[in-house]
Amino acid sequence: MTPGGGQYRDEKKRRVGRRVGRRGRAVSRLNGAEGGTRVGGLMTTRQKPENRIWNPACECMPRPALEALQLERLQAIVKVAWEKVGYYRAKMEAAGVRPEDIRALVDAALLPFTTKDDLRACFPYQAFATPLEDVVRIHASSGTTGQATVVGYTRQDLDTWSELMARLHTAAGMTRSDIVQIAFGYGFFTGGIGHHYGVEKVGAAVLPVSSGKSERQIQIMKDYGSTVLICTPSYGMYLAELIEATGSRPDIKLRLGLFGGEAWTDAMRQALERGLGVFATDNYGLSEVLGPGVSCECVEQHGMHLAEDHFLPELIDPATGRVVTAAAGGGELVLTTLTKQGIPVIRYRTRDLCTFYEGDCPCGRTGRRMSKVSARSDDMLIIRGVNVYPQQIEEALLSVEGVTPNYQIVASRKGALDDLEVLVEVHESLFFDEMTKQQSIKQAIERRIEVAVGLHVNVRLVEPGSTPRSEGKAVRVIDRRPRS
Ligand code: DLL
Repeated sequence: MTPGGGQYRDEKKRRVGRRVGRRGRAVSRLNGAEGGTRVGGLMTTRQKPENRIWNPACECMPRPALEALQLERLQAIVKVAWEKVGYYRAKMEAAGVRPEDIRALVDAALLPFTTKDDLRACFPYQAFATPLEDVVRIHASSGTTGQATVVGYTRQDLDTWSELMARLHTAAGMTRSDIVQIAFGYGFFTGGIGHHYGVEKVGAAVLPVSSGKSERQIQIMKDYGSTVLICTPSYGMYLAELIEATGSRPDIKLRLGLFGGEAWTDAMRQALERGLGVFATDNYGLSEVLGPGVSCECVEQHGMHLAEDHFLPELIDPATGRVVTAAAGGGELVLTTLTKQGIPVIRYRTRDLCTFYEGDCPCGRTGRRMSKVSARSDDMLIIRGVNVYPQQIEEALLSVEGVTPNYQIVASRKGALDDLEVLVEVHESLFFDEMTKQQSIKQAIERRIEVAVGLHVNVRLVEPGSTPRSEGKAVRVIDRRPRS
C-alpha cells in the first residue's frame, strides 16, 4: 500500500499551480481557470479546477514500472485464486491453465472469464479467498435482476478503496477545504459509503445525506454551503431542476459535481454544468470488483484514468471473447483485480462497452484512460433488426435546442413489428408554444435520432416533469414487448 495522503498534504504547498510531469518532475502550469464568473452565487461558466495528484508515485508511475508491478501482482492473485477459491481452480483446470502459465501480462488472455452469474452461483461466501474472520465489510448488489452478488472486503481492501477514492476526488478537483454532499444511497450499494471514506481521507468535510428527500437536499446545500455534489448524473439533473424551480440559485455554492454509477453523455455533462454551476467529472466502478474508484476523470475531462496498479483492464469483443485493441474500435471492458484480498476477481466481464484513449494525458497521470461507457452490451435494444443503445438517443436529442435531459424510451410490439417511441420533455416555453414550432422540434429530434441509430423512431414531446425522476440510477428504457 502506498502512503498517499500524508505525502500529498506535505507537498501540497509546493505543488500549488504546478503539475507533476511524467517522471515526477514538477512542470509549471498556467492556472487552469477558464474565466468562470459568479452571478448571484452560481457560475455562468464552469471553473476548471487546478490539476492536483493525490499519489504521484503511483498515479504517474512510468509505464514499464507499472507493467512490471501489474505482472507481479497478477501472478500472485492468480496463485491465491487457484489455492484458495475452489470455484476458480475448477474453472482454470477446465481451461487447462495453471498459475505458472502466467509469464507475461498478455497471458491473462489464457485465464477463463468470470461473469455475474458465476459470482451469483457463489452466493454468499464461496468466492471469498480469506476466512470470514478477516472480512470487515460486506456489500452486495441489489439483487433486483436475480440473486445478489456479494463482495467481502478485508481491512486492507478498505484501505485500498479509500486510497483509490482519495485519488479520484483529488483528480476531480476536490481539496480539504470543500464541503461535500454525498447524495448516493448508503447501505449495501457501494456508492455512498465508498465515496464517504475517500472524502474523509482527502480531509474535506463530508455531509452524508444519502439519496432522496430532494427538497431537503437543496435546503442542506443552502444551509451548509455545500461546494461539491456527489450522485448519479440523473439525480444531479433532478436536483438542478429543483434548484431552478425553488428559486434557490443565488444561495447555492456548488463548484464541483462528481457523477457516476450510470452511463451519461457529454451533452448531459453540459446540461449538468449549466444547471448546477459545477465542473462535472465522471467516475466509474462496479461492486463486483470494488465499487466506485476503478477509474475517474481528471480535470482534462477526457477519459477516465484506470487505477492500473490495482486492476488489469482488457478490452474484448463481446461476441467472441477475443482481446481487441482501442484502434479496432474498443469493446467490452474486462477487469482483473490485482490486490483485492476478500474476493479476487479474475477477468470479470463488465458488459460495459468503451474504448481506451491513446497518448499521454496533460495531467501527468500514466494510468490508461477509458472513454465514457457508450453502452452496456445488455442494454442494447434490437428494433426491427437494428441495434439501438439508449446513449445514442440521449446524445441525439440533447443536440436539439430546447430539449431537456429528461426522456424515456418505450419499446413495444405493434402486430409483428417492434416499435420504439421516445418521450422527450421540452422546456415549458416550448411545450406551450404554437403547434408548428412543436412540430418542427419533434421532427428535428426524429431526424437526429435517425442519423444516429439508422432507424426512424416516433418522438412525443411531453410536458416538463412528466417522465419519472430517479434518486439513484435512472430507468431510461421501458420494454413492453412480450418476452419470447
Ligand atoms: O454503480 C458503483 C459506482 C457507484 C460507481 C457510484 C460510480 C459511482 P454497481 O451498482 O455494481 O456499482 O453498478 C455497476 O454501473 O457495470 C456500469 O454499467 C454502471 N456504471 C457505474 N459507473 C458508471 C459510469 C456502481 N461512470 C455498473 N459510467 C457498471 C457508465 C457506469 N456506467
